[in-house]
Amino acid sequence: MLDKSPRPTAVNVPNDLAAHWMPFTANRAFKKNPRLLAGAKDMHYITIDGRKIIDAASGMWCCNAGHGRSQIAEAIGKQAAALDYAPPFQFGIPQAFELASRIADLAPDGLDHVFFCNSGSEAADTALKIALAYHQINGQGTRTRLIGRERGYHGVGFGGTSVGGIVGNRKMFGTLLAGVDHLPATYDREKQAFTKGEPEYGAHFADELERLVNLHGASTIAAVIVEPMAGSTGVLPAPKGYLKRLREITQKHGILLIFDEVITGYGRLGYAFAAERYGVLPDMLTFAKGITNGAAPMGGVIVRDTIHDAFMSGPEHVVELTHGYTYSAHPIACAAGLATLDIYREEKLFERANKLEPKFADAVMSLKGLPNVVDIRTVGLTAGIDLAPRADLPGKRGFDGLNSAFHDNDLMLRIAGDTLALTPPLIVTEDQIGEIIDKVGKVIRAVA
Ligand code: PXG
Repeated sequence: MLDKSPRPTAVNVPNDLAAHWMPFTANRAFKKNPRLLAGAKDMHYITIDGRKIIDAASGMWCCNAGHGRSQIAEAIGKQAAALDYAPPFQFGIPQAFELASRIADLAPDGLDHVFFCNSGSEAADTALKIALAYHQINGQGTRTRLIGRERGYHGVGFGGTSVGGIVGNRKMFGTLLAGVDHLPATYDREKQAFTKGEPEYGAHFADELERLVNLHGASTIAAVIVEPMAGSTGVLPAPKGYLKRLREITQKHGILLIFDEVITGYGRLGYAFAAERYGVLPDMLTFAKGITNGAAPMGGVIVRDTIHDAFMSGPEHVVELTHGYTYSAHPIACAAGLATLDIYREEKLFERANKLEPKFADAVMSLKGLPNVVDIRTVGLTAGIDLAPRADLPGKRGFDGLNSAFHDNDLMLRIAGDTLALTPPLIVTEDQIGEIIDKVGKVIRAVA
């Protein structure tokens, strides 16, 4: 049971929570029973009342190297003191060029140019805009349609919301961008339930792109954007062969393929990028989150030579791409990014995730058979556990799970409706995986 006895307060606790309208949060429920955090180190958060909470969510899919990494904190502090801000339009800082080169080195061959922004949402919108502009300067300006996927998540900008496929994120915002269509989701519980890694069934879902080409005409389609593993919707790994097929069809019809790797980038699936795991080269790849280990906002798009080079024509004094942000390649984010990439390399964290994957999958699958567990999916160091919804209250069992985890079991996890998502930092030990699964089992029983 929740211990309601007073505890020593570690930090000042605000007595008025009204002014802060929290993002993607059930505000009224939160403010009645807040989940407030005060600190973090390695695999744990510390609550404001001093409890140690094991982090099975990497914050929000960000902190792949765990929390409180002094190397990153020091790099940020040094950078803020030396150069707090520099305009990214028409001026540059060496760190931005170094970071771009290092990211391009990590990416599959052919993805060689990096455009910086500040979030995954901006990265998705940037990639979509580059696709439209590319076709225009390439003499194919009729290619304006953008294709996403049902259950996809590409952030909250108008572009990302439009190609996104989660109904709750779309339905309040009007008609969104015109000329957008969606592939079907790749999930069929009957055929795929309780699969470790990529399901055998489902490559044919990519063929739906041919249907959309037949409907709209290839000459009207600019790009297809997909997550190699759909994260936010509740962890849907790509079926075997699906992404290859999508690549073949896009290539055949001159359509650009964008991988949204905001979650899958930087080791989540045991490789620098999922593109490497699946041996499929997209035309553009978006990233955010793990690039700075969550310690500073940063996102970006990695772009193929052919696309980048197409822009490098015309008079040299003219801006080639009229797009960018005041905080593109912010010095503090660049410093955090460089320190983060050092840690990933020094501690071989991507390889570590790869090695741990089978153990993690076995551990999560041990929850099969617990009350209301209707499916479990695992890939890399990520898992989705679907719980049957409470009658007439979709999402309530998941929400109760979040609260049970935080308040009663000292565990942080993510929820997507009634799906519990586990995505721990890549530094997690086998013992800690056991501890997390033990706690998740308690949570599932508590919300039965
Ligand atoms: N693309 C993908 C694939 C994402 O997962 C974004 C874009 C947007 O990133 P920003 O930085 O603009 O938030 C995301 C974000 C969850 C969860 O609970 C996932 C995200 C954000 C919030 C919650 O699964 N992913």
